[in-house]
Amino acid sequence: MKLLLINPNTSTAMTQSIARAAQGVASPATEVMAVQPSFGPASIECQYDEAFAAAGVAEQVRLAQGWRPDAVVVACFGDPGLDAAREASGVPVIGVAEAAFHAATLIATRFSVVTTLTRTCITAERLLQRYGFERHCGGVHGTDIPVLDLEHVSDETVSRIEQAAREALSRDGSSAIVLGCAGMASLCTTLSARLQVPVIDGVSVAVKLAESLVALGLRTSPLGDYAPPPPKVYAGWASTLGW
Ligand code: 2AL
Repeated sequence: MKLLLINPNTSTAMTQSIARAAQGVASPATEVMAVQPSFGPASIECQYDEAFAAAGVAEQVRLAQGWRPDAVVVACFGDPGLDAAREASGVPVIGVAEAAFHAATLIATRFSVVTTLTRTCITAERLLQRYGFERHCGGVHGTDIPVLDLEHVSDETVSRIEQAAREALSRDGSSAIVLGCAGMASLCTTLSARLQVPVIDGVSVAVKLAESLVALGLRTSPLGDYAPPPPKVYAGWASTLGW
């Protein structure tokens, strides 16, 4: 199958590290095409960044139409543009936050999220409410690690995430950790070994969920909210992106 993996920020290094994580778990029969928007923020750390990132995801779904992907993964923990991508592609589209929350509830009764800047906690909290996972989550914890520090991870960064995870497990009474940034994907194995509890990287889960849905012949429903967008003219810099 063909999997379109969209990093919604414009950091090429992060696109490459997310692609490595995805390829590490993908079946040999899955061809992964990793892309990033042609415009927008280098990292997504606030709601202003997220507004452009969502448009960037829509752009990449539109541009990849000719490649005919069987599934799409949106690899940023805010799941920017997820619903738009579902409308525009018709194939299964998996967001890494939604995927990670689903996985966590299957293997632990309560999980904690450890993320980047404290100000991004609100994004994860709103997604937990929106997806209905609020009562499974003990807490969302910021580390104040900027997203771009995860392009090339230092030992100190890993230790800070580990420390925040230990505090979260103890304070929240939780038994699994969800990594709150796609840029943390490469740390999953190390943190699992150190913490000795399940550590969930949404990128890996999203890839395996995408493969499962495709194998089952399940696609995004064309009925109702996820129907294709109605054709119309888009103006200005988005003029080639209208339906
Ligand atoms: C993210 C992420 O996954 N990618 C990005 O640029 N920002 N998430 C976050 N919590 O900062």
